[in-house]
Amino acid sequence: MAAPGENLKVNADRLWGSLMEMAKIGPGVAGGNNRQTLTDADGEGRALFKAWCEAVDCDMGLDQMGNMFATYSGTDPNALPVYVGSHLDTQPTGGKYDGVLGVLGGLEILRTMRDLGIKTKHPIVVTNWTNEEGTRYAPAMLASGVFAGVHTQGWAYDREDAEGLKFGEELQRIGWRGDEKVGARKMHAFFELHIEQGPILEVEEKDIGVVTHGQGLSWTQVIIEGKDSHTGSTPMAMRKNAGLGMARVLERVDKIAWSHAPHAVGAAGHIDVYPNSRNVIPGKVVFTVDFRSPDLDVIKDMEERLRVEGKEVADEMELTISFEKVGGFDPVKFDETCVAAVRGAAERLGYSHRDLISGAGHDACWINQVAPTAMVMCPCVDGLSHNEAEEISREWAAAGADVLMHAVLETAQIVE
Ligand code: HGY
Ligand code: MN
Ligand code: MN
Repeated sequence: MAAPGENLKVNADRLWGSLMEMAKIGPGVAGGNNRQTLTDADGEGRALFKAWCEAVDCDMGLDQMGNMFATYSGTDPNALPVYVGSHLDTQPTGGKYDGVLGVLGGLEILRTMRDLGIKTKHPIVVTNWTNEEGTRYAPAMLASGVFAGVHTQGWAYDREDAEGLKFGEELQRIGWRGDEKVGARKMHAFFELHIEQGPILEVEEKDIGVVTHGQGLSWTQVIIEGKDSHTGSTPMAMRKNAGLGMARVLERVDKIAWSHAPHAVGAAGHIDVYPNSRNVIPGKVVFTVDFRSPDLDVIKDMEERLRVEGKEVADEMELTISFEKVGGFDPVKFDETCVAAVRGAAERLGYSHRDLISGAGHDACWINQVAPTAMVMCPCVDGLSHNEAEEISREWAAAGADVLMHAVLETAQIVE
């Protein structure tokens, strides 16, 4: 089937307007968003997305993990749909585009198809995956992971947030727990548009990232225990300082990642100190070490060295230390046919592009296990993300959505 006409473009202003409209829901304190999963704000964002989908005559589906599916009919109802989407939940200090661009970019495809009377053989389904971020409920990409059969639904429902609220109960509370069996849907293909969340495309002045691979991720929760005691009257030699133990372990984490330069990365973003009082030596710290690399052997080496060297630090300081793997996935290679559709679309549209390994995890990384999958990326300012100052240009958003649309329409087969 001939590829869509080169002149076929999305309505950039409408896409941008929708991004700004969605950004009003769950605002942050510095211009970004705090629309964390299964909060009332998440529910509001879902309702707005549903209304927009219904306005273009989509049939709405909702599964038992709260994944949303907006189906735009094709000429052959028996043809497996082409899915396109991402996530509407954000980090607590998140930006306006992480995930949201992929969901609203998918919606913009449907709006453009309706405007121009474009029909495809395969139905097209725009998707919002629940809890991609994994902040309130670890791990990240939880609902797409259940959809792909990586996690059980029962395990996911029992995940607790910092207040002890369970995932399944919160999903019910906000009224977005559907009846559909998770993972029952079969896909012809899945495409995800996402901001790069790194600096490469902007530095190289490329409009489009053709994502061939996603690096692997490992989350290890570490608990170090010592003894709470007075910061003033406890002699230095008598202290069992869990906070100092964590600092020394995190120094090792940094060195371990650097030892696998240039691709490996490592840090701890989640840190809880107990009792977290100004004049008490911390008797307990809980933190999560995030290691990533495109090479699985490197990830396994970093995980092993964390445990060995962390134990060394704890033994030297007479502290106790424990480790629990709380999230992760192996490096991902996306489907070559879908990747070629993305690359061909960028070329036909005249957008500069380069192949890219995704530094961040995405729902596409799990869906790639159950359907042919590929990603489109656009630049973001200074490569900044997971920060309220996250920014993209209207042009970058439109270019990404144009390429996404052409890849999706080519795969869904336009009916003349
Ligand atoms: O952690 C990640 O890579 C994703 O942004 N949730
Ligand atoms: Mn994301
Ligand atoms: Mn994110």
